[in-house]
Parts: sequence; structure tokens; C-alpha cells
Amino acid sequence: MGSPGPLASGCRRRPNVQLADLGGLRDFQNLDMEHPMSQKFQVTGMSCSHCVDNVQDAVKTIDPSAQVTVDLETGHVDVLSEHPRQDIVAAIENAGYKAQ
Ligand SMILES: [Cu+2]
Repeated sequence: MGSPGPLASGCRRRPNVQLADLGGLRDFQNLDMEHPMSQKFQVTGMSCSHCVDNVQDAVKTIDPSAQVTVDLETGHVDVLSEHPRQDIVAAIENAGYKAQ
């Protein structure tokens, strides 16, 4: 019977090489995450805290990492996201509200 030793140590090295190769890509992603855009919207049709949840969920559907701040009284919605403005408007309108 042969020994599994050499095979096991060979397998253990591969992940280290792959992680090193990903270094540049990970730096690029970190740079992007440090500069999310603050985008402001005027949303009409919200009448209660459930509507606020609907709008927040709608935006997080297209960008789970987005920070969504909603002022129910004024309809002002502030979204911290890298996603294009028109995508966020479409998501809010799909949820049944008017956004501009
Ligand atoms: Cu409501």
C-alpha cells in the first residue's frame, strides 16, 4: 500500500498560491467599497412604516449592501450604493411607489 503523505502536502499548497494571485483583485474591490455614492430620491406613496420597509427591501433586492435611509414625512430617501440611479428608481417603482 502506498503512503498518502506526498499527495496531502501537495494539495495543501494550492490554496496559498491561488490566494496570492487574487491579491490585486481584492484590493480593487476594497477600493470600490470605500467610495459608495450617496444618492438622494424623492419617493411618493409612502404612508406608514411598512411602506418604509418596502422601499428599503426593494433597494436591497438589487444591492444587499446598500444603506437606505427613509424619511417617511418628507419622502426623502438617501441611498448609499454603487448601483446606477435608474436601477434604484426602477426597484422602488416596482415596489409600488413613485421615485424621482
Ligand atoms: Cu404603508
